[in-house]
Amino acid sequence: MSVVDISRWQFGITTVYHFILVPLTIGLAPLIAIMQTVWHRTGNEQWLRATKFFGKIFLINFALGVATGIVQEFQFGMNWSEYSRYVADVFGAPLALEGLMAFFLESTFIGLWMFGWGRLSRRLHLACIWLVAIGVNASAYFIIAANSWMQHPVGVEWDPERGRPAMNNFIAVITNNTTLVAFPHVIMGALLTASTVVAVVGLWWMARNTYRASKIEEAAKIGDESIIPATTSPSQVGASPEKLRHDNATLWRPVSIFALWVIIGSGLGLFITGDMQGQLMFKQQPMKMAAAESLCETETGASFSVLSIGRQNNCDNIEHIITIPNMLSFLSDHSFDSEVKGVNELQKQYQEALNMPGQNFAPNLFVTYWSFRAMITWALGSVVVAFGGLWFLRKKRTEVPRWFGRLALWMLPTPFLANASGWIFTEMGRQPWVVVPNWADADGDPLRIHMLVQDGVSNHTPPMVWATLIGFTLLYGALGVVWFYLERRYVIEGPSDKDAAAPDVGSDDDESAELSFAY
Ligand code: HDD
Ligand code: HEB
Ligand code: HEB
Repeated sequence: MSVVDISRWQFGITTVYHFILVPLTIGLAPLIAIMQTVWHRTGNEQWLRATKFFGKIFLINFALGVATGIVQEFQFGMNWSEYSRYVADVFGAPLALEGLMAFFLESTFIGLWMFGWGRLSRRLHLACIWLVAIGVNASAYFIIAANSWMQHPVGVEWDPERGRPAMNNFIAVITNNTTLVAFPHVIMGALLTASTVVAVVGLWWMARNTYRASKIEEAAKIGDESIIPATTSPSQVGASPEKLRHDNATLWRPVSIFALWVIIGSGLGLFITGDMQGQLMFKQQPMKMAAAESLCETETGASFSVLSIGRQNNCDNIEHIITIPNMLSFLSDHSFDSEVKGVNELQKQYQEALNMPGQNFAPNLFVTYWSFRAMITWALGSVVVAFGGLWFLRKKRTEVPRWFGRLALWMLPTPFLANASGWIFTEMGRQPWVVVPNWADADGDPLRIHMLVQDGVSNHTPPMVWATLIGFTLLYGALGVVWFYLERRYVIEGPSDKDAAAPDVGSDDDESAELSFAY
């Protein structure tokens, strides 16, 4: 493999990894802040238990999110130094703001929240988690702004002296319309991820408690204790069936219902923002649109393809098998019979406009076509959880059958896969560009600003990049295992009954130290 390809793999692998953790951090922070607010307002201690339980899951995720994030930054300078030089002017400001947000808001207030139980006043402590939630979302905005600039460069002019774009309008960079639609789409995706995790954990716990309660009762009837399943979870050990049902009714059911409605809300949000992104992409990156459909020839009233076969990543042998007539035109600009340009025509048009004969401007059609469909299909996992959950919990019901608890658990990876697919689509559909020429705004000379991926790479030898690729992949693999087993352990252990006790301000006893982070 060439240095470009190895560097691409390296960026792809590490950043997809980072984005397994990121959406859970971004989505879980506000959900926990809401849980704590409910406790604060109502004094209902079950919400305090939920806050602490999901807080633990959040802290582990955050720690590994930071660890995987730090490596991301190194790559710009290490593997993509030409690209970094090119975008330096533009990325400097938003990424500096990201760092400030991340370090000041997130890190400071997360520390205060973690160790502040019983030490800060309740209001101040609640404010900390809200500031964490705002901080992670704000830092997401700036990093998305940087990414959007690569998809649709604005606010710059060509600087012939330095041979790179110079930023002439910071406001234009951070209000890029690509950012304005990508940001809410990403946040909705993060909320979908976090709410699915909360709902799945809640429903699985309800199923577990339901099953255990019925087994204890059955055991009493037949006088055989051995049928009671073993458990080490503190809230189950020694608990009577009444206590288990009480937990279901007062803790898990309200928490699950809250999360299930967030799934529905964020799902709708994804739909609306995804549609807006599609229309913008049609104007700004028509080639990505054509690739997403593997549409080779320009069509009016183009249909949306659901299934097609035979693609070997070229236009010769693609066959669309199942299609929805006129749907692609509709997705592009909400009219059923508009023209959608195909790969072949765009290819010719780009070669002429940029005076680059011989350059292939089509991304990998197979990957773009299927990653787009995967993004949407994986969302069905959360839909199953949402509708199933609301069905089983309807009208004050507090029992969840064991099979549904397990099914819900199987749906847990789906929102993560949807997010990864969305990014793979966005980033691989951008190829061969690392900075896409601005096709949408024709004033000035916007086409002057662009960079091919192959021109952005550092001047390394393949063995060098191989070494870091292998090193990072092993490191991330190990971090992934740590993340999975820690999270799994705390989910199975569940919330302890002790967590329902609100720590007193100013008490410096061991109890509050333990509550802070002796997990
Ligand atoms: Fe990230 C942590 C750098 C993509 C959202 N990231 C994090 C850290 C660094 C980076 C250095 C640790 C520092 C800190 O949190 O204080 N991130 C990057 C780079 C990216 C990138 C160079 C480009 C590929 N990150 C990225 C995206 C988003 C985030 C696209 C949001 C949409 N990053 C975050 C976060 C993190 C974080 C929510 C994630 C997990 C965490 O904090 O705990 O702020
Ligand atoms: Fe990115 C690349 C994903 C974010 C920048 N990415 C890449 C890849 C992938 C990705 C898969 C590969 C592709 C190819 O090559 O084909 N991303 C991703 C994800 C995310 C991201 C998942 C979330 C985290 N990015 C991002 C951001 C930025 C970026 C934010 C900026 C700032 N990318 C980038 C670069 C690169 C990439 C520079 C390299 C070059 C190429 O294109 O490749
Ligand atoms: Fe998504 C991306 C659409 C769903 C996640 N998306 C994207 C895009 C589009 C879309 C068009 C691209 C843009 C560019 O590149 O420019 N979606 C859509 C639609 C739908 C969706 C239509 C249906 C509803 N998504 C979804 C889901 C998820 C997602 C479900 C998860 C959860 N996406 C995503 C991501 C991304 C995307 C992460 C990347 C970033 C951005 O935004 O760009």
